[in-house]
Amino acid sequence: MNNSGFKAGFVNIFGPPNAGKSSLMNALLGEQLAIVSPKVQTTRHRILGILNEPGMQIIFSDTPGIIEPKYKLHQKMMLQVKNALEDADLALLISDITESPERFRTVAEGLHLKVPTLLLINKTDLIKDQNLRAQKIATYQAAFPEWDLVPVSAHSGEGLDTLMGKVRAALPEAPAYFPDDDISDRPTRFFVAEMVREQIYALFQDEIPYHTAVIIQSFETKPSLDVIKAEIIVSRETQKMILLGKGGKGIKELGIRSRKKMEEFLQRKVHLELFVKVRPKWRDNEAYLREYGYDK
Ligand SMILES: Nc1nc2c(ncn2[C@@H]2O[C@H](COP(=O)(O)OP(=O)(O)O)[C@@H](O)[C@H]2O)c(=O)[nH]1
Ligand SMILES: [Mg+2]
Repeated sequence: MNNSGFKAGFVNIFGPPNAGKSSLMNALLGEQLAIVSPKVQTTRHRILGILNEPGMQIIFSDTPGIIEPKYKLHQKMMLQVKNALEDADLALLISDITESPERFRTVAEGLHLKVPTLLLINKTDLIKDQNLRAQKIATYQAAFPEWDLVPVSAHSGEGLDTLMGKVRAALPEAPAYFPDDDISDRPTRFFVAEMVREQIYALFQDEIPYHTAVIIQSFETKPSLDVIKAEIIVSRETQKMILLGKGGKGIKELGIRSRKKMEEFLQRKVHLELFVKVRPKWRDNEAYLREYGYDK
């Protein structure tokens, strides 16, 4: 096979929590692969999203936000960030336009990037005043004169064409890494579990989402629908009570919302059963973390 002219490469998306990394990857792919929430540290795993275009394959990687590790779970998350840093063809370092360049600098400087990097200033839609927007961007450029800066909005789509042009230009000539009908390296089970987690972030407050893991126990494809059984792991009995809610109201609502997301993603009917289990201190337990998939 003659691959000459074909371009392929890995583009990794980094930044502090809540900058919009997952939203940006979804916007570039035109598909909701990574879960999004207004709460920090929603993304725990590295997720690849594959964009196949004529003559080109771009493999985006969404990573957990850059944070100080407090638990073993955090250490695992930061290890993923480090690994991702080392194997990219291009890094997209992303900040929020409402965030000051000074705060962002502490993140950017700790990274020691060896790969070519674009600095994305995301959420431009939040600043309606054009002058103020231009001023914010100029302040960023002055603070980081060495970076190629691209203002974008994952929500409005502003700047994404410019960004894609720069991404294409940065890709090396290489054969495709994945079959051209793949959209991710993750199996369907993974995305289905993430959908339950996303709805837990949307429905429950405070520490609940951070103490939760979701595992798919079984996934059966029947002629008319998929039957999915999922286990929700929490650290304490009180958290289980909150998830279940009065007369099971909480878990019921969670089930309905998760099922709707799954049906949209799978494009077929789903029967979903949720179970809640207490596993004290699972976030600091090596064996549990492995069992729940936090080993990559
Ligand atoms: N207004 C606005 N909000 C955004 C944009 N991109 C992301 N967000 C919001 O910022 C929050 C964090 O987004 P997410 O993609 O989960 O950030 P991550 O933690 O970096 O992965 C969510 O509430 C998103 O809806 C954007 O372009 N504009
Ligand atoms: Mg994220």
